[in-house]
Amino acid sequence: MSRTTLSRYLIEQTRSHNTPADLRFLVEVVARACKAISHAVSKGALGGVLGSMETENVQGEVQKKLDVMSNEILLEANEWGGTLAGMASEEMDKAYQIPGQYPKGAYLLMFDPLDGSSNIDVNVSVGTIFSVLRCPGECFSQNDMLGEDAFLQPGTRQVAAGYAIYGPQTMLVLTLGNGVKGFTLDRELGSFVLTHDDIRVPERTAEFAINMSNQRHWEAPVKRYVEELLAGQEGPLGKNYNMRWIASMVADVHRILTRGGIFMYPRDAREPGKPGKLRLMYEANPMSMIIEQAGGAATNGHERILDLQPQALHERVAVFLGSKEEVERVTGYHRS
Ligand code: AHM
Ligand code: MG
Repeated sequence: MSRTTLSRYLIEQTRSHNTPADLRFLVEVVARACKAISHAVSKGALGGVLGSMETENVQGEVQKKLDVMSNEILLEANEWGGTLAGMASEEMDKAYQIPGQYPKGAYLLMFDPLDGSSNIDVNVSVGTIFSVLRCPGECFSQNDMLGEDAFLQPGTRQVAAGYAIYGPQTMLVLTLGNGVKGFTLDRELGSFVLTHDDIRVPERTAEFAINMSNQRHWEAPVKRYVEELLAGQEGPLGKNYNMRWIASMVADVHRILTRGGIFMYPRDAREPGKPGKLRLMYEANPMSMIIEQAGGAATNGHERILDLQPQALHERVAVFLGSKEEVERVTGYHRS
């Protein structure tokens, strides 16, 4: 039987779900950029790509060389194809304008070019997360600068979301709003091949992911919930839980998509002005769309993440996502 490559899957989506040709092309180009990033990541010390730059990004984080390279790879791959009205990235303060010599298109692309980059130098999985929105009507035709406002749409408006994970295998996990598919990079063929046809998150789980070192800074509902998890069989939840924390959201979410679990990055008292560490637009929203499309749930402790109206491009948000039963439980603790 012939194998289903990403290209073939996308063409089938056009037939079965009217996926527009320009969206198909956009996803193909993002996937091509992810292949190039995968290649750069895998060279490691041999490619001289490890280590930090002397710069910080807009959020005051030290940039790794590979953060900057990955950002450039994504920008260069996507700027000329005529599918985009603009881009935004964790590594750039403002929206990226499509250079004047290239045609503009109907979509907005947002990404975290290399998530989990604190893990690069220690050879642990990292990834690229992306989200695609339709550009509101007025920015499609205008020649003016594209403002931040065009991007500030709730996650329910995403038309595609995905991530690439650069681990023992490079995989692309994608949703176009009708289920979640996983593609593994066949390095000999140079193509992403469909290997995980219908990814589902089990509703129940006995595994959780949280950075326990922040425990003393958490709010009461999270403290209560994690205490109950740790109490195991003798506690109110009546079963023993296992814990994993990779500190790469892509790797933690990928594990949850594979065998279930709950991922938490709550708001905490370290920086009271910030509602969490992770970014809404290019981390929480795309991951929440994928998790929901796989049958899981995602909230900020109070509301569904995909319903939140963003206020700023680099806005942060608390994240609870994964197996439905556990996400509903911890969300319930915030509400009571
Ligand atoms: P980054 O985008 O700067 O890499 O930060 C996001 C990462 C996530 O991948 C991960 O879940 C989290 O930061 C880990 O944070 P911590 O180091 O506080 O455990
Ligand atoms: Mg990130």
